[in-house]
Amino acid sequence: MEETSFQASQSSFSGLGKVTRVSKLNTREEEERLRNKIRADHEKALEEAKEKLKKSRDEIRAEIQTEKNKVAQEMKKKESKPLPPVPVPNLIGINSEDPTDKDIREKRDKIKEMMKHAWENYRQYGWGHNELKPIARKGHSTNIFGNSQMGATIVDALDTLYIMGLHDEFREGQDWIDKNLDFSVNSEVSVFEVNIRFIGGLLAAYYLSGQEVFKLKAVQLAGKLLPAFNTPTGIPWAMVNLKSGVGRNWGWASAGSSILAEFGTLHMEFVHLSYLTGDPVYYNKVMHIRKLLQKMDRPNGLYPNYLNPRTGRWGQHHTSVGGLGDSFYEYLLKAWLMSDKMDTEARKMYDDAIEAIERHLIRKSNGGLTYIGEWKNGHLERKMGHLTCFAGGMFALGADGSRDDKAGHYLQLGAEIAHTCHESYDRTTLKLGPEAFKFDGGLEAVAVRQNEKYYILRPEVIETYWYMWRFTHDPKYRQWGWEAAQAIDKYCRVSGGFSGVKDVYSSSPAYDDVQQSFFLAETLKYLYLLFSNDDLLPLDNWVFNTEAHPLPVLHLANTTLSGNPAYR
Ligand code: DMJ
Repeated sequence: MEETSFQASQSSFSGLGKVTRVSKLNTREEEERLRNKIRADHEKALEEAKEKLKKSRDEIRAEIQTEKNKVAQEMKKKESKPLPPVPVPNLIGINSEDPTDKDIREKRDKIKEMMKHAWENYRQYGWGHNELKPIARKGHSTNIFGNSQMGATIVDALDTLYIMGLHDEFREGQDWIDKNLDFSVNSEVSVFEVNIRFIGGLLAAYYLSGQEVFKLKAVQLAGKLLPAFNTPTGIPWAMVNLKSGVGRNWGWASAGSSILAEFGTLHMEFVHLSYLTGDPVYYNKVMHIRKLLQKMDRPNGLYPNYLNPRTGRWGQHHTSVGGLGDSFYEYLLKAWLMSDKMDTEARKMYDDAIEAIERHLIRKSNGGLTYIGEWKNGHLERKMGHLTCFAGGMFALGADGSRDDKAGHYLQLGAEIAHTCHESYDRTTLKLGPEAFKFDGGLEAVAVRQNEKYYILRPEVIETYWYMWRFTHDPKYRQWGWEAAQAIDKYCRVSGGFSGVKDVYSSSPAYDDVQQSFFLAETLKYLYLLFSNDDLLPLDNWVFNTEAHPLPVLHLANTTLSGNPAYR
């Protein structure tokens, strides 16, 4: 097979190349040459400064302003330059017939109506803000978006609107993005969240609609995230200031560490960015992370959640398939799927990781429920998070192609996790799942601590129902999904949108007054797909990022990046 540029850039990968080159300059002549250059530059700068001092303050101010305008104009020109054309991947299943079964059609219509309710209230009360406070009826934001107002809900919701056929709403969103979405803001944002919600959302909207504006905005934004990778190891900071490019980590993270589920959840979007721009910079960044992880020792074969970007050492030995770890495993599997199963290195890393997880973290309760616990310094905590429930879908998705042909085993494991997570919903008053639930001291699949009893419109359980439905067509998954949809409509719907609830065991729970952007991106999308035909976004052609944004499989063996003029 002909070697593609994609493969070529893989083999020539070396994140430390520059350092090696610099060290070769250490000859005497080179040093002398550099010294002379520094001296000359210095003298020139002094001359210029003297000249400047002869001018009045106003003249200097005017000059600075002219210079600033020039730079701003150049940046604008560069940003809106059209990107090189690339072969469009095979986009199958963007549209699909309505389900023939009347009952299923009506259920799907109900989900669409819920989406309209969420969107219209956001548009009326929170437009342009990141999220909505549906009770206070005003905009909302959290620290993951810094102090920015980047319309997170608009970007996150676009592809859901598109597949639901809500084209007027989609165009409103597109118009806002075109005119208002600006990333030159002095705001410190989460690299991971911006990647999965904004870059993922924009890329999916681009592939579905073909509108160039989404691709351009995704690339502009990606450029703003790149400074986060300027660390001694190339493991990115958790946060970056979009204007200054200064990065840092969360204060709460163990020993100044970056988080596995954050730096390990960039691969899908970054490979697409390289594909679309012809610029390998994004691809090289994520491959560097992968190579570094491959070289590291893993306690018991498990990946700890914390890694220090300065030293390249693990922080605390905590391993989780829920928060802090989750989507790292998901992206290993999806990197393989997204590459049309060519990226076997990713598949191997996934298989190794999952085997260790099964050995150390997955157990059966006395009542026969399979659960995934958390590994904390050599001890298994018998607690599972709502976030961990996505793993049922992941196991099912990874069944085909599993090592030693254990497809049946992994599909069964997916079904068991789906069942456990359904129990966590069914054992509550509201029939909505708590944030975390225990398997300890006679208690099974129920939350114990008050601060773990909330439900914030999360998607993971419904996500797993949808994957299980696609792979088994067992009607119970549609039934469970419908139960969850009804419970959300009954207990989370308010006249100003949808809100999370603080206690799923209380019959009159308090609202948290937040309509999360992932409710529109994920929860409602997975529900809609659960009541759609399988030929809408078929899993052989699309891979969903961790925020449920569908990205097409890149059949690199056929289309090849070398088809892209920028790669030749
Ligand atoms: C989403 O933003 C993503 O699914 C992420 O991977 C973790 N969970 C939230 C929603 O619960």
